[in-house]
Parts: sequence; C-alpha cells; structure tokens
Amino acid sequence: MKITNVKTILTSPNQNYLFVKITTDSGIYGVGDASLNGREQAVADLIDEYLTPMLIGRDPGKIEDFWQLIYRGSYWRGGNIVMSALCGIDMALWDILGKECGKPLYALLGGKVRDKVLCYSHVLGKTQEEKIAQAADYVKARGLKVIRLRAGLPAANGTFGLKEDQNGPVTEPWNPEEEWERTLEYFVKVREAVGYDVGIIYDLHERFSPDRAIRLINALEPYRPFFIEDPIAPDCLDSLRYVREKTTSPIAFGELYKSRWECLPAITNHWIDYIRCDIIRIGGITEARKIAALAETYDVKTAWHGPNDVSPITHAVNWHLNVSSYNFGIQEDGTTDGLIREVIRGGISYRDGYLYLKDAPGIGCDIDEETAARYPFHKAYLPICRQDDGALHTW
Ligand code: KDG
Ligand code: MG
Repeated sequence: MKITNVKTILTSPNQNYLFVKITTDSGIYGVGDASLNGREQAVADLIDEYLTPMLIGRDPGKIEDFWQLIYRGSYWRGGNIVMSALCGIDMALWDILGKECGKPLYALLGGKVRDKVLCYSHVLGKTQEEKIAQAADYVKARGLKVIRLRAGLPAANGTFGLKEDQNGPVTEPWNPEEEWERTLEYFVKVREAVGYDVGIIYDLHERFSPDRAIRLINALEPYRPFFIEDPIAPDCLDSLRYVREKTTSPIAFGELYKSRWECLPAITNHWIDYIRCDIIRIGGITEARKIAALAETYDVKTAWHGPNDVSPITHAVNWHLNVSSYNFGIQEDGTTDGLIREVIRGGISYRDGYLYLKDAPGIGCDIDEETAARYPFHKAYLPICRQDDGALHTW
C-alpha cells in the first residue's frame, strides 16, 4: 500500500479545528486531528509545505519510522506546531492500519482491559453562583460521578467558538491574591452543594505561584479534591518538586508537555499522580502509548487532556487508549456536542458517568468534508491575563 494524498481541512463549526486525511492507492484512507487552539493555520502550513512531500509514495504502515523521521529527522526537535502536525498524521496512519486489519484501534494497542471509561465534565456558567447551581444540577441530571471546576472567573467572552477573524487576544483580569480567596471559596461552595460522593477536580490552570499554590492546596485538602490540576506553570521543574513536597492532595499535570522527556522527571520522581498530556501536543498515539507505559511503571495514572478544543477524533483516540491501558485513571470529557458532530461522524457517547464507543475498524470516526466546508475557518487567539499593574499573567 502507498500513500497517494494528504489533505489538511481547516474548519470552524463551533470553534476552530484542523483535520488531516490521508488517502492510499488501496482506497483505504485515515483521519487525524491536528488542532492547536490559536495556531491552526501554522500547523496546516507545516503539513502542506514540508510533511506532505515526505509522505507521498510511502508505506502508511511504517508509523514508528515516520514518527522518528519527523521528530528527529529535521534535526530541530518538535515544539507545539511540529508535534500537533505529527499527531494529525500519526492518527491517520493508525486509522489506516486499523481499517486494513479490520480491527478497532484498541485491538492494535493490545486489546481491552476495561469496557467503559470513567469521565468528568466541565462545570460551565457565567457567574460563580450560576456555576455552583449548575454543578449540583449536573450531578443530578447527568449522573456524573466526577466534575471539573476551573480557576479564573468569569471565562473570557468568545474564548472558544469565534465566528469572525480576531486580530489579537482578548484580555482577562487576574489579580493573584484576590483570586486566591475566590478560588478557595468557589471549591468549598461547590463541595457543600454536591456533597462528598462526587469527585471534584480543580483545574488551577497554571495560575498560581508555588507559594500560593501550596497554601491553596493545603486549604482545600479537607474538602477532598479528586485531584488538583496544573497548580503551577510547567516551566520550572523544581517548583513542581517543591509543591509536591509541601502538599498531600493528588496532583495531575502535563497538558502543556510536548514529549515523554518532559514528562519523565514528574513521573519517575512521583511528583504527580496523574499524567494528563494532550495526545495532539505530544505527537499522537505512537508517543501516548510510550508515556502510558512509562507512567504504569511508576504507578502514575493517565488522565489525557480532553477539552472541547480537541475534536471528537481525539476524544475517540483517548477512549481507545483508556480501554487498553492498565493504568487509566479518568478521562476529561469536554463538550463535543453541537455543530462539530455534523462535521465528524462517529465517536464517543456518554451514559451515566462513563464513555462508550461502538466497535469499528480504526479510530471509528470520519470527516464529512462538504459539511466542514460550510463552516469556514476564522483566525482566533487564546486569551491572555493581565494584573492590575498591567503585567502579563499566565492564562
Ligand atoms: O485551549 C486551551 C484549553 O485546552 C485549556 O484551557 C483546557 O485546561 C484545559 C483543560 O484542562 O481542559
Ligand atoms: Mg487544564
């Protein structure tokens, strides 16, 4: 079998996505997700201009070799743009392999060790009061066993789902000490509203300095967080060690990591309990299964990143990894409903706190290209935060 064409598809049904479709001379094709919120066009250009010429005429079954070729073969190692491009292609190649063998992706990864996937969803709402009310309702109406709160209120208008070209990021205010109080109060109020049978994840979104993060995690400890996500920025490894040494709540980390080497110290030193890389940011299935194996060796569980800015294709890939990994912990189920479901057919379904996927060869998703074309891409940026004095703060 030989690769005959690689197509990038930029579309914006409810927000921006970048898909990859690889066709072969056998008639089999594969699909992948290369979405990188705020930088989609740059990823598409890399695929179109540099990677596609390297793929045409190749055997699609040489997945590991292609991964190494892109990661090491340019001499420069991958950043977010390279790894996202690599992921879109990697997913499509695994999809082709699955279809060729007539088996779902999880079967190629070693087969199922579980049948359903425990998940958590985002509590939304504009004000803190609305969010607290929604958390309780969410649990009752949707049967969620675990919910996720996020520091930083209210969310910027138009962060996701932009329908017009944006010429720069939206700015949100963030004043650390004031927000520290509000962040603590928010969790406590939600805990009081939902009781102790429900797991509550708190995504601190890299917003706090180590000293504030330590004080906050320790103050939250009696309210039993399921895990604390990204309490600090990932840049300084020693800060993670410091936070770990001074706290006892479970820590989940890694959505900004780009490779297994970035994950390595956090895993091997037990600075985290859950590794939660984004499959797109680390270069796809080929890298994810290595990180999962590494984490299993050190008793670290997986909690792959699954917000609404990754498409149903990635949510399906996460599911295949989760059912075939012994050390699966939990899966983030960011909303993938709405118009995107018209563009991507197939994918996971939700029932009573768990995710399911129907058996189909490969990943089990397809792109409706005509529908994708009806939702043209618009350039957009992720927001930024600024403090009272005007200084930039991590969003
Ligand atoms: O594009 C940014 C989002 O992916 C991020 O804000 C979502 O932190 C996130 C999460 O845990 O889902
Ligand atoms: Mg997060």
